[in-house]
Amino acid sequence: MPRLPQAGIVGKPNVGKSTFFSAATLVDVKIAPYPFTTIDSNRGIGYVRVPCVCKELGVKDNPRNSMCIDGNRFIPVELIDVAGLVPDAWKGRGLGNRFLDELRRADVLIHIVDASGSTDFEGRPVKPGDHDPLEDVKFLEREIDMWFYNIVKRGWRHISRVTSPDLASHIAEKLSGLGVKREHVELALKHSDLSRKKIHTWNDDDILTFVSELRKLSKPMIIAANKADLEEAKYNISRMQKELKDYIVVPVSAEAELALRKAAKANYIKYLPGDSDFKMLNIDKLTKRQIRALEYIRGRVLKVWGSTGVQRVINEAFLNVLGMIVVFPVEDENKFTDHKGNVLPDALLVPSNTKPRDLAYMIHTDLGKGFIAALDVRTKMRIPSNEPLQHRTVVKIYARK
Ligand SMILES: Nc1nc2c(ncn2[C@@H]2O[C@H](COP(=O)(O)OP(=O)(O)OP(=O)(O)O)[C@@H](O)[C@H]2O)c(=O)[nH]1
Ligand SMILES: [Mg+2]
Repeated sequence: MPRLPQAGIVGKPNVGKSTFFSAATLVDVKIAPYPFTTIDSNRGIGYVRVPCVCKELGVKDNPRNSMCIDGNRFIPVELIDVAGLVPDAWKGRGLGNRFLDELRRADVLIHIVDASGSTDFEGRPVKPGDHDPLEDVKFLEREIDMWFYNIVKRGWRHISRVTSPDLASHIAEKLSGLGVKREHVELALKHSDLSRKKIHTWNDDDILTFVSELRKLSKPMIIAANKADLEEAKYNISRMQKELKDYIVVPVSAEAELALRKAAKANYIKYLPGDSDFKMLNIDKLTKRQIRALEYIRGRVLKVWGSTGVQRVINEAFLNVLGMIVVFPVEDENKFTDHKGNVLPDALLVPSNTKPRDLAYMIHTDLGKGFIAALDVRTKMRIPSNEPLQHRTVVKIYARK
């Protein structure tokens, strides 16, 4: 099975990174209203939510790699919560940016921004509305660019010596530890207009332009406009959505999501991540204060924004920014089971350009080697081998033993 796709949760200190992480993973971590609460990174499992195919197929499933709750499939992804970044972290300020190395393998970055503008550049509390969150986006881009720059610069002696016609492969190989792929390098060279300039003649500005393009391609980012429950956030969120044209900006209240998930876990409410509302269950067990807090969340977050935004961010990060799809491989095309009789056992999150044979290889090398054909289980039609799979396909792979 392929490794879980990863998202890194990044941003300046005190914006709600750990709150977001905890709300998404239910891992208990330290959350506090001052900067640098998190020092060592936290890793946990979050989930992409998609409508399961079980209802449509009229079966009761027993998932193995994922969960199915009320017809919703929750597919695991890895989330990494890191320490806050301050301006010039790349020069060693704050906690420096050594911990960014934890994000080397991240496929996508979730940038948590304090949309209420109640924290300054260093994450110190200020009057809500006093800081412009748009500035935080520019600053973070630069810090990550500098992180890339430093890594590239360290390997530059080797990289700049490459004379082979296949420059992109060589650079990609040198940067593979950063999750950089050959196609990223090719596109970055093209976008930065450096394809024709001999690499040993690149100056520092050229390298910076190149790494910035590379960063956008290999660590694409989504913006979680957090603290959307605060009044001051509204104006900033509409500005961000209008001005940050390169990004998806999702209004989020990580604090609301954490409260709802804890209440659901304690059986006080019925609520699934991503839902637009909740139902109170054991109302007599709740204190007046708890009921007021839940009503506050309903009024200030769910009714205003449609959800707490946490699930939406995760879904958008993987399904939209990375453009991944979910497929349901089965071995028995009539019962929709694996060879042990588990119904719809796996929901796999795979790149959207995955073709039937690629999927076979992802499941098992032998299945890939022996690949003959793939069947769309719903229509019982053969899936053309040169066409990418579609989102939510139930697929059976035929292979030579
Ligand atoms: N109003 C509001 N406050 C929030 C929200 N999310 C987090 N907070 C508060 O923001 C403060 C910082 O939260 P953390 O999750 O510790 O922030 P962090 O970004 O991990 O901070 P560092 O680890 O120090 O970088 C805490 O007081 C949280 O309760 C939110 O959605 N709304
Ligand atoms: Mg933290």
